[in-house]
Amino acid sequence: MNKKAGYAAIFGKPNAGKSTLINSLLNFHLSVVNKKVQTTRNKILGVLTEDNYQIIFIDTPGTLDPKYELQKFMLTEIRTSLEEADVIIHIMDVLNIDYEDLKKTEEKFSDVLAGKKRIAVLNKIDLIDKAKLLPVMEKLSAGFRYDDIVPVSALDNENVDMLKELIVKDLPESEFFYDRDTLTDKSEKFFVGEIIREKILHFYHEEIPYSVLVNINEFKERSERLVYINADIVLERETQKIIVIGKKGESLKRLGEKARFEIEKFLGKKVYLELFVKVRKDWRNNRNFIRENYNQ
Ligand SMILES: Nc1nc2c(ncn2[C@@H]2O[C@H](COP(=O)(O)OP(=O)(O)OP(=O)(O)O)[C@@H](O)[C@H]2O)c(=O)[nH]1
Ligand SMILES: [Mg+2]
Repeated sequence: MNKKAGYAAIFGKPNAGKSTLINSLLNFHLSVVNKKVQTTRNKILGVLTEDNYQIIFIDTPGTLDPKYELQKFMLTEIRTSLEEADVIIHIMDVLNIDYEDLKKTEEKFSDVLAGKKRIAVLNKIDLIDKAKLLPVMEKLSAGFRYDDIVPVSALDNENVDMLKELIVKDLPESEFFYDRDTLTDKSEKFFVGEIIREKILHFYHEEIPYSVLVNINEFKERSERLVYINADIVLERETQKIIVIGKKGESLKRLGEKARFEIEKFLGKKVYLELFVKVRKDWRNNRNFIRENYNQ
């Protein structure tokens, strides 16, 4: 049988469950999931290789009207992901579908959506009465141009295999783009930064999750079993820095311990982790700073 290979972009509003779905499709934890919106900031590739097909999934940031330079960058990441894709998986939270907004999104991205296979994924079906699904599916198929509509629960892994089959069905015949053992385009260093950011999203509230950027300054193998990592936690204001450090540095210490534990599991090595908290005023509006830190 001939080989098939192609790109599938996962697209949708903040919090729809894009990252949860990609993790479930790949069966490993590629992308940060969090109940706060705007968790994903850049496109991340996850590669799934089976005997005769390879799907390269692209996790993207949630669609929104950009207010900050950071959000403009996120929007560019969405557009380039859609351009690259053979299949577009438009995921929505089944409890929270705004049809007007869906129309607007369709128009806004019409240039990059044109001519592509589009699958609507109704996510979080574990949270609704199944009888309520049919009218939603009918409305979507009557008013929008989707090739397929699939109800899933990314969290419970329900119907995720069916979705995979639908993607494969329309993949072009092609040689594989990546080696069979490649899992992602991102480096270990990127994931270490994401683990630290994930812990910050988990431990802090209010504006801190939105204002934080983690920058890995040094990532050095000291020996076969020990890695030295030095990272900056960059915030937008002095008040945020005080909160992240906490009384007598206790919050930062707890954060460092949890992050180190997770990084050790990820790398399979002992880790010496040094964290520094810095302030770069209003960095989310600083185009050059964003370029320097995100085009890695
Ligand atoms: N009950 C339920 N919750 C889900 C499901 N899928 C995702 N969630 C939850 O929804 C929240 C958002 O999930 P994410 O995967 O981070 O959403 P996202 O679309 O990647 O969000 P952004 O990166 O912020 O755009 C998390 O709390 C998930 O646990 C699902 O199928 N069922
Ligand atoms: Mg996400």
